[in-house]
Amino acid sequence: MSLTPTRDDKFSFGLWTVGYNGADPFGGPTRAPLDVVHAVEKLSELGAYGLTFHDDDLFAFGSTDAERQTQIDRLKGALADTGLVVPMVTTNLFSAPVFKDGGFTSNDRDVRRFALRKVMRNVDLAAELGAKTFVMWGGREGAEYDAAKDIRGALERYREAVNLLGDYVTDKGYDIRFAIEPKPNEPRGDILLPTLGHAIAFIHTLERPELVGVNPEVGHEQMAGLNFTAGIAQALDAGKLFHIDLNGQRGIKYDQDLVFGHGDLQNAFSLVDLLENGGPNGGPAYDGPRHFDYKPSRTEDETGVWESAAANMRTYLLLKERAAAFRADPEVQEALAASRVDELSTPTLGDGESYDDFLADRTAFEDFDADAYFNGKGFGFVRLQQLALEHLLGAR
Ligand code: ASC
Ligand code: MN
Ligand code: MN
Ligand code: MN
Repeated sequence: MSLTPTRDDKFSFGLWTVGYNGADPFGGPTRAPLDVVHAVEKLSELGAYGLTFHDDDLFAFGSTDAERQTQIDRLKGALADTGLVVPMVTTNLFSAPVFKDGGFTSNDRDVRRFALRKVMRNVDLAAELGAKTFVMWGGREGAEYDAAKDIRGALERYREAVNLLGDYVTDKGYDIRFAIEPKPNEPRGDILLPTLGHAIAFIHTLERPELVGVNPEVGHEQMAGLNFTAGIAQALDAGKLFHIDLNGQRGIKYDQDLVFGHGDLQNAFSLVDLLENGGPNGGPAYDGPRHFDYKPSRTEDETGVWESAAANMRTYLLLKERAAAFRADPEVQEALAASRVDELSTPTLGDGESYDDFLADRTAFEDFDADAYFNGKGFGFVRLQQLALEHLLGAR
């Protein structure tokens, strides 16, 4: 298996990731601005296939129509020169002061109307560039104080916005689906739709639920102390994994946006194993972009930016290789069977078995000896995990 990224690997990067200038709440920029044409050229050289962006990454908030168009044309030129694509576009409804209480769910109605128009304009651009996914990260949709936000009202306004956007892409005939990106907190004290579970439940209340899925980010679920791989499995189960943001996070703290694998590495291993080997017949479970949403640490210079971009892709490919070796190891197969991992795929009731039949089966209950059942025998999960760890470490 090659560790050199190719277009077929579908690696994509946000313009705001490699373009992050190092500003944080305690200090200003440590790096010069990055031009979009240079970003596209470098990402192409490194083997990525896609670039994604917020409107404001490409043309500053408040740009004139002419300034906006110049930047769009420069991007298009770079895409044509390199063959890179734009698989996803998103809108910045969090940086400008006008969004200080959110966009779709600001208490101020005029702000909500402005936010929706900003998104619709960017949906047009997404369609023009051939993007198939439109991400909605509601970073400022939330509150610091319970009394300040009517959460049910906010959810109604969020639903109103997404329903309107669903009508818009349908009427325009755009081949675009939406992906909601959950995050529990930061920059707001609490953010609306804090986890992928909340988002999936919300999606089922929409008028066109088929048009809307999730864009879970590794670090965002982990900030809530959740198991990212398990969440992705639930998103797949719901048919809602429309896009994914890969990065690294070390525990419950501020959003670190580290390089993929530089956080919880064992969870990154199980994630890649699920994405690449968890589908039908052991094939991929997800065929969309492998999108990196990370921030090159502000300690790094531009060389470090490109090294960190390459590190994301190399780590993904290493984990893919390690996961393949794990699956191909006969001892792992034997340990999986001993742990009866596959038995969970067998329905609990028999084919055509009614609950009357079930109630009549004395072996299921009356004659079932729950006390003696395991007879001191364990499941062997620890051995299985150690085998996974040894493959991850390259020891097998
Ligand atoms: C996004 C997205 C995020 C945020 C953040 C902006 O579009 O996916 O997680 O914006 O990266 O800095
Ligand atoms: Mn993040
Ligand atoms: Mn993200
Ligand atoms: Mn991010």
